[in-house]
Amino acid sequence: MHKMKRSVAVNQIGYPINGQKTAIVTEKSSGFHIAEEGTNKIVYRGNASPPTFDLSSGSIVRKADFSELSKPGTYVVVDDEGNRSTPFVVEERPYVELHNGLLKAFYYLRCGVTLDERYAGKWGHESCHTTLGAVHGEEGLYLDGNGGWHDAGDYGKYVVAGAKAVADLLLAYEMYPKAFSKSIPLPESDQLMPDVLHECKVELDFLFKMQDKRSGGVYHKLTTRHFPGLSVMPEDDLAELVFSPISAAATASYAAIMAFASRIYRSYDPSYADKCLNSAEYAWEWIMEHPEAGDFKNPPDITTGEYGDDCIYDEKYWAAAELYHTTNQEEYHFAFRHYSTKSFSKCELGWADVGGYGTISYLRKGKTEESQSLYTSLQQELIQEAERLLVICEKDGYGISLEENDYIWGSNMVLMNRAMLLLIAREWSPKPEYVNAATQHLHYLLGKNTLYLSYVTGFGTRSVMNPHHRPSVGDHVDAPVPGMVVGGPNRNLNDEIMEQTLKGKPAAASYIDHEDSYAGNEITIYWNSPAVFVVSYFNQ
Ligand code: G3I
Ligand code: 9MR
Ligand code: ZN
Repeated sequence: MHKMKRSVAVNQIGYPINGQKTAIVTEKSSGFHIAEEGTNKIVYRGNASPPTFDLSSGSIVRKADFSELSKPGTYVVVDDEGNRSTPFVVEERPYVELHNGLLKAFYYLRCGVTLDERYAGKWGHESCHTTLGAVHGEEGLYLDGNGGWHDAGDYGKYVVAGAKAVADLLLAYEMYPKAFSKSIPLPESDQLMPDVLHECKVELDFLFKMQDKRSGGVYHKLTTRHFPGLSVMPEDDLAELVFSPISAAATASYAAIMAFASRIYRSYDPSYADKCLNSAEYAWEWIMEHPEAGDFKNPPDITTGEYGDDCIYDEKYWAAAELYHTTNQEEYHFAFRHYSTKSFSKCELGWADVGGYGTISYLRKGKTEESQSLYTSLQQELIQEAERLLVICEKDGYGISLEENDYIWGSNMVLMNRAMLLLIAREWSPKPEYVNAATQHLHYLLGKNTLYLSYVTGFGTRSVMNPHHRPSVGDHVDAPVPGMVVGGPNRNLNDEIMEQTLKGKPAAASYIDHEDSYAGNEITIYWNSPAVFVVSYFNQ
């Protein structure tokens, strides 16, 4: 079979009419044209930028900018050498399906319920993980931990991971509600509440069960003791479930996300909003009573994901911000100011480094007499970070803000988090450059990268086929469960198959589409969630 030479990298889904449209061509091509798919009619001709060496991908690249093309249609980029890109659309809103698919992935990750054919199509399965969980270290105590989302390619349920994922989705909804007007649909879909809030409620309802009713503290995770084999379907994963001990990180993230949820659900369901807030305040009491509580470590008999975190000031800062935002009480403002003096990043949006969420919540609450100076300095910090990212984007061959060192486990989360930050910074400093840069991050995710690959399963002409995701491995369906963002290139090659096959590759090429590659090709809820946020901006 003729193997097509891949020399033109594009966003395989498409480009918004008013957005920045670029492709990447190789060294030899000084020019390019855009042809209408099917008719081959040439609709645009342009010159490629001068060749530059791109450090992260270790290759020489040229940018082909066709932002001026504004006629809707389906096109290909053809470079001077005659190489063609995969087809893509130019449309007002090219990401409607993608947005829907990225959200639907959370439905596929639901635990404790049957995914029936009506909603899950060929990717359905029986209900799973419905037994009670043993509370670690408390002989004879078993609790219900049903529901929520599986974290990732494994079936664990981890509080800090869930909090980040829900935070991104709620923030996307809060900032860009119009993006969510279309129903996915879900079994719960109604004309009353948007689907994204139904989906987040699945996780929030589970999170309630992670709170120890006696103390307010929150169990770090609910998992089996060890990871099941890679082809084990959820319903066949029958080892005992265990609630790992309470941790400060889980408890503070919990307080934060519940206080945030309380605001969002208030207008739909006031009693649910009250429940969220009461539970957040109870978790906060635990935090206040346990200033000494440190980092979570896996107990010796448990080897599932640790989600350790050696700094929990940022989680407390986030919790204080959300509680202050929701209740307007001075006690929380005081705490927020206190934690803001600690040294941690005020802009990060990770599962371990959550300072950005606290900052964003505080800024979105708005300036008051008492908050003026802190408000201003946090606002500046956020804008400075966006400016720092812009400088990196300008140097990068693909126009994104990742430097070589940023291609780590979950680099696609780093990518989407930074696009998110740029879009959020725009709220206080409305520079078009921020949106353009965010756009480039999305183009990269969807195929405008050195591997010519869309990192979202089921989306794009050439997308990931073999994610490290147990149901995708264990079901008898060829295509992976769609709509999932994989971790992406990881120069640290933290798994065996990466180690064996990718030694010496440039950072951005340190990736293999293999089911064993958990350090590059796994999926998680918190890699999907920032992508939902970013695509929401373009889907309004
Ligand atoms: O950030 C540092 C960077 O500063 C440093 O230079 C570099 C060199 O080692 O490492 C970077 O840290 C990496 C970190 O991820 C970044 O978030 C660590 O090496 C890497 O080991 C760590 O990986 C985490 C992985 O668990 C192993 O602990 C991933 O972030 C995290 O997403 C992943 O989470 C797993 C869960 O445990 C289980 N469920 C699936 C999930 C996804 O793979
Ligand atoms: O499948 C596991 C994945 O979800 C985790 O992210 C990863 C790192 O903790 O571990 C995977 O499990 C592997 C285990 O760590 C080592 N033996 C092979 C397992 C994959 O089948
Ligand atoms: Zn399950």
